[in-house]
Amino acid sequence: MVRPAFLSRFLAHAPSRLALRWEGVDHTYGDLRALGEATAGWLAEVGVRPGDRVAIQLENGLDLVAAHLGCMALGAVRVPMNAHYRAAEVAPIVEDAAPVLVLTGTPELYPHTRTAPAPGRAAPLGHWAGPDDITALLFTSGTTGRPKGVPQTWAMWTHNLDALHARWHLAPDDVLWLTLPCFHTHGLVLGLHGALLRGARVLLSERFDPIPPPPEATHFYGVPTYYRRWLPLMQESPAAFRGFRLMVSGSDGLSAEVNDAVLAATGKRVLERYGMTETVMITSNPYEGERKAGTVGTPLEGNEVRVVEGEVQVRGPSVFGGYWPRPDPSAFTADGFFRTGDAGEWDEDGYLRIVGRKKDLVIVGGVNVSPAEVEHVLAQAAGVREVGVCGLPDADLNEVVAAAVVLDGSCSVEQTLAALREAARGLSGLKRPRRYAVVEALPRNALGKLQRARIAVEVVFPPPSPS
Ligand code: MCA
Ligand code: AMP
Repeated sequence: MVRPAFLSRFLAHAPSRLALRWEGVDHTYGDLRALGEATAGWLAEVGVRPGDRVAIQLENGLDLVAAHLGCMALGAVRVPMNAHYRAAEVAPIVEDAAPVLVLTGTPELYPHTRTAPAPGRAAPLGHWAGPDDITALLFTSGTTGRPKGVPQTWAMWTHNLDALHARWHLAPDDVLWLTLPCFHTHGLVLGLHGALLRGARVLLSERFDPIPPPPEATHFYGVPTYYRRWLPLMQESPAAFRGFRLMVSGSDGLSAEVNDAVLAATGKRVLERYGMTETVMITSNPYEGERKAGTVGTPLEGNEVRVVEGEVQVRGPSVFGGYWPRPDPSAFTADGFFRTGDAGEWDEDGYLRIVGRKKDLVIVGGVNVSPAEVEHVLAQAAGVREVGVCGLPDADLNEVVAAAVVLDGSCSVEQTLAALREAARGLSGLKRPRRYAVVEALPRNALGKLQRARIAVEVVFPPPSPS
């Protein structure tokens, strides 16, 4: 069977090269290869076959890396799951993905699916998927409330990462400090797999904390919240950031103010890029040439990007083929461009600026939140007639979730708010509303459709309360 280019290139890195540091221990490319073989052997022994789907709900760590390498080696399709998700959030994903096995530290979330804590044991690498086979199935917050499955192929990854690395001049001697959670495209594909493809080195951390970076680190990828939280340290100890050759931001807009403040403190301009789970990366600022704060740069090689009636649309080899298991043909135009739902405009130099969203989506700390999903959960609370959810600007997380609630009169305001907070506990932390307001009626259009953008503008929300 033909081995995907990605895997051939991963296996070609000299076994003695340093690949990954986790909890102070260095692992070479040879070690990772052995870990992948061992894990693939164990997966095969417990009955996983090439092409089967294996869900991985793990926080950053060696187990997560082993799980991915094992699935890569065996040719199983990874289904990365957000490690913060609660039972009600994993249920629709498990239903749609139907994994044969879930690798997780929280088996109680999966009462009807086979789970296992972590891999082990050795066996030879045997099976390989074809180059266009699906290597991962990522679920992204659907604007309808139900997460949508995005099949990502080896070919999408290789095309996109090659274009990105060419743009960023990423080289095998580079060292990426990876603090992003490795269950979103940003951390998993750009971070972990990007480094493995290139033969670079990853210093993996459990999470981002605004501490001095490891001195060996040359590269850092983050969401805007990371840079905002880092600013005080950058201003106090700019020397700690001297080793960085490149800091990249994405997943949400980095304000020009923060980018300028980072530049003023460290002498380095953060490079902003723009992408989606469905498309991997669409545009990027240049490494050489002008990095323009407040823009997301120009199309990556291979991508055709256009703005039609204010919406960014993209076509190219890194764009997925359609949602799974429920295809949505309206996601594409007749001539095959994917509709991002993001509002954009070109500047005078051909750099793209993201100016808003045409889709109902709140992005909290770089994490997509579907207002419809939150509304559905909150509507179960006692005392609620109806509820509308929107995003409000937040200095730390860019946006936070807010809920406007119409009472049904069966409980007091206090009881209803308590019931709402209790219901929200069924959601992972970033989806829980930080602000609630009681209103007489929700803004709707003439057809009765909820107008969430108007909630943010028209409703006066009391100051933040604990989630
Ligand atoms: C934390 N929580 C989360 C997540 N992280 N819930 C859902 N998803 C998450 N990723 C929950 C915790 O369980 C906790 O709930 C509550 O939020 C607060 O957690 P804490 O760790 O204190 O939060 P924080 O320090 O404020 O963390 C916020 C963060 C973090 C540092 C911004 O969320 C983060 O690292 N975000 C990066 C997300 C990312 O990688 N996005 C890329 C996707 P409880 O209170 O119950 O304990 S976008 C993408 O991939 C596209 C392709 C792109 O363009 O990049
Ligand atoms: P996801 O569905 O998690 O892949 O998130 C993709 C969405 O994140 C995009 O559709 C945009 O709305 C947003 N996004 C990603 N990068 C940027 C950026 N640099 N600036 C503004 N929004 C971004």
